[in-house]
Amino acid sequence: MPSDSMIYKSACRMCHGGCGALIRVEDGRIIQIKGDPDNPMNKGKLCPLGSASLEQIYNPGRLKYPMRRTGARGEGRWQRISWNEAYDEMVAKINEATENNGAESIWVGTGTGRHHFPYVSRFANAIGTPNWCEPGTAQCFRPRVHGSIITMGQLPLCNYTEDAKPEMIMFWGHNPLYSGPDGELGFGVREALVGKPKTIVVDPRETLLARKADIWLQLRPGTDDALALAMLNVIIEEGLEDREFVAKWCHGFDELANRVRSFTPDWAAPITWVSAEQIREAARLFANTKPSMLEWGCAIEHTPACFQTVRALLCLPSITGNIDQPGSWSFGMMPLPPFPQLFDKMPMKQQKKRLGFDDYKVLSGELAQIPSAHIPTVFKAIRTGKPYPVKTGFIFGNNALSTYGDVTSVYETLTALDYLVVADIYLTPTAELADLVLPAATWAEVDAMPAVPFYGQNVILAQQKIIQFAECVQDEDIMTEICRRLGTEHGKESPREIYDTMLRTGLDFGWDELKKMGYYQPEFKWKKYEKGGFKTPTGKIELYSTLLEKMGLDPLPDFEEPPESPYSTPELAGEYPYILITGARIPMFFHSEFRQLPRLRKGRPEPQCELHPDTAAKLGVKDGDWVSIETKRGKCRQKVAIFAGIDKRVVHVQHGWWFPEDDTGPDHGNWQSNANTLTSMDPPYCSAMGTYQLRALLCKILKIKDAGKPWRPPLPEKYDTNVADVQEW
Ligand SMILES: Nc1nc2c(c(=O)[nH]1)N[C@H]1C(S)=C(S)[C@@H](COP(=O)(O)OP(=O)(O)OC[C@H]3O[C@@H](n4cnc5c(=O)[nH]c(N)nc54)[C@H](O)[C@@H]3O)O[C@H]1N2
Ligand SMILES: Nc1nc2c(c(=O)[nH]1)N[C@H]1C(S)=C(S)[C@@H](COP(=O)(O)OP(=O)(O)OC[C@H]3O[C@@H](n4cnc5c(=O)[nH]c(N)nc54)[C@H](O)[C@@H]3O)O[C@H]1N2
Ligand code: SF4
Ligand SMILES: [Mo]
Repeated sequence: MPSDSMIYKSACRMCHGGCGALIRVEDGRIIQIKGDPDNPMNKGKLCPLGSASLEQIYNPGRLKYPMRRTGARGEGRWQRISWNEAYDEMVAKINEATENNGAESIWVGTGTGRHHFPYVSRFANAIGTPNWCEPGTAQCFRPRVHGSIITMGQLPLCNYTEDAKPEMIMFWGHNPLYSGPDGELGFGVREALVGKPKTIVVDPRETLLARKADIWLQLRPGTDDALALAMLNVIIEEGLEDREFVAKWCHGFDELANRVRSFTPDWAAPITWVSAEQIREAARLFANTKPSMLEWGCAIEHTPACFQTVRALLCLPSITGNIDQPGSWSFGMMPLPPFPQLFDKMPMKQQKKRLGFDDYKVLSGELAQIPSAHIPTVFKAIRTGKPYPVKTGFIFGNNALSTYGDVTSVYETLTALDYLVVADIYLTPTAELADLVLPAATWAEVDAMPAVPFYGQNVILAQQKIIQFAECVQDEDIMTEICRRLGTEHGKESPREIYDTMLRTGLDFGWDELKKMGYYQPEFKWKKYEKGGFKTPTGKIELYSTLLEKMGLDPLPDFEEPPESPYSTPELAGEYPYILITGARIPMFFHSEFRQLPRLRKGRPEPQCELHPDTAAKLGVKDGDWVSIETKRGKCRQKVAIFAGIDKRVVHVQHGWWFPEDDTGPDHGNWQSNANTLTSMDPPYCSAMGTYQLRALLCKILKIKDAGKPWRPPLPEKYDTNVADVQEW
């Protein structure tokens, strides 16, 4: 480890992206972090999160050593133990669980795509459990990945690193100016916008992008499928498709045309709240302006219509020929072999025990690309022991009590476990429920190989371990050490050995060379499908999906009314008249993270919910007043931010709020302003992905006099032992 004065090239991972970063170290301490001007993705820039890295890395509130619970679960009493004791305990618990109930009784969870993400499924496979999951497997990004692979063999991306710029960008449920990565980083979008492409924005809120757009479609939340189908209808009925591309490279155009024939703009207008004329205009502008990119976001993946919406959206660039051409959607170069996640090492008999295997085939089944367990089914098994007991949990970096749907049921789930390990950077409300807490390394203490964008690998970076902080350990090394001590057949190589093998297999250099280079960018090529076609059964883009047909799922995109809405549940809407959306990203936080960092927290000290001025007037509230937002599942309180750019019938609530500074109890204010007290993990789920509902739900808003006393759902008593006087407001 370096202790001299030096600058190291690495990759920022304050979010799940991977921007080139320069780290200046003096006497073993990082004194400055800057964007790497040489990096083609971020070109020297860092977003507000990246710029706050030092406050995270040297935060006094970090976990510093392993700790074992001493009091009742969730009581907040801990004892420091050594790593050796921690490993011995975990190994004993895994052996015990496997002997008593089979390895499938162990649940392994992680959070959104951090460096150790692929390692978590690898670890689960190595210890023999098919039950691993992540909040994003069904709710974010993976539906786009799986839908794309099924439709066109690979995830399409917006590549801004090449000279070719788009003439049109359609932003659909995605606000990359705030949210940055998923695909390419937000910096590239900003650069492309300088060229003044035409823009269409599909968003229920008037974001900055919406305000500047040529067309802003302010749709009713959760009706993206109807809007996309109606746009397909216009393009096909008016013959605006790229006939040559469709004839040569698309499978099932006629079937798609038949399917969307009845989905006219007049049909869609009352469903989506967007006028038929605006739908027509948008469809025409999109089809007639080339090349174009579709920037799609996770807003389409937070309802049970998730997979069909993804499928409908995939058809738009496909039938207009905006695929892998300069300035259009493109495929990544993918120079590396697949990460060894070890799915091939688990016998099919064991894989079939994966909870969700039969019901959610695209998420969990035999044809899933990266099969993961269905979260609500796993959680139900933990609570009820059915269809089989799941009693032991490992969480590597996920704040489940904040970010999963319906956190009251998540609380019941976590407290029903016999044994829970949580590895995190902080003692989060979730970590407080563990039996064993492990101190994880931050991004500057980790050797990792982000290849961005995900599923594109157009730039491969060396993220480097620069310092050691207290006794913190990189998650990958924790998992590897457990496997070594367990003596598993697989999963015992160090992460560095794996990166080296992957690089040498796909390219002609290894990990040490990549560290010296900082990053590697393969030469980019367009129209890769011309050599060998698309990686689908027909070799074409499957508008009509032969794989879905084989799985017994609808091979063509369709419409599904949100399960909770003024139209599907009018009675409920009588009591809960507003449509709730949650979690639109803000630049200063990453989900439930960074409320501890002063330079980010000062930009947004308190949780805010957006109300239209008329709604606020009706409720008799003004900017900065506290309101209680309530659904049939729970309630939370946030401060009013009056916003004319939202429909009067819609309310937006921020997600991820807890209060690390709140030491009145080990829940750290987790129940006060938590958007996921409102959301749902109940059926119906998306039939392909098992997606549950984080948005497009029904709520009511009540004025409250002041912040009042914290509300907590009726939780088992032991959780409240440290907190006096807990009452309803
Ligand atoms: N209501 C609502 N809920 C949502 C969303 C929404 O829009 N609305 N969005 C959903 C989406 S898209 C996603 S992806 C999920 C995200 O859900 P999560 O991944 O749970 O989100 P985070 O709050 O970022 O939690 C990550 C945790 O890991 C810790 N951590 C960070 N880096 C590391 C590391 O390297 N190692 C370890 N061990 N720990 C680390 C952090 O301190 C934090 O506690 O949330 C979902 N939840
Ligand atoms: N700063 C920051 N950056 C992040 C994150 C973070 O927490 N903070 N999280 C990361 C993660 S895990 C993800 S998945 C991405 C997500 O980032 P994005 O994909 O950009 O998603 P959001 O910001 O949740 O929502 C984008 C827009 O969708 C709109 N929207 C809400 N409901 C609907 C709907 O029903 N239909 C349509 N069409 N639009 C709707 C919202 O108003 C919002 O403006 O961001 C990543 N980047
Ligand atoms: S976008 Fe993500 S990786 Fe890039 S600077 Fe911001 S936090 Fe770091
Ligand atoms: Mo996400």
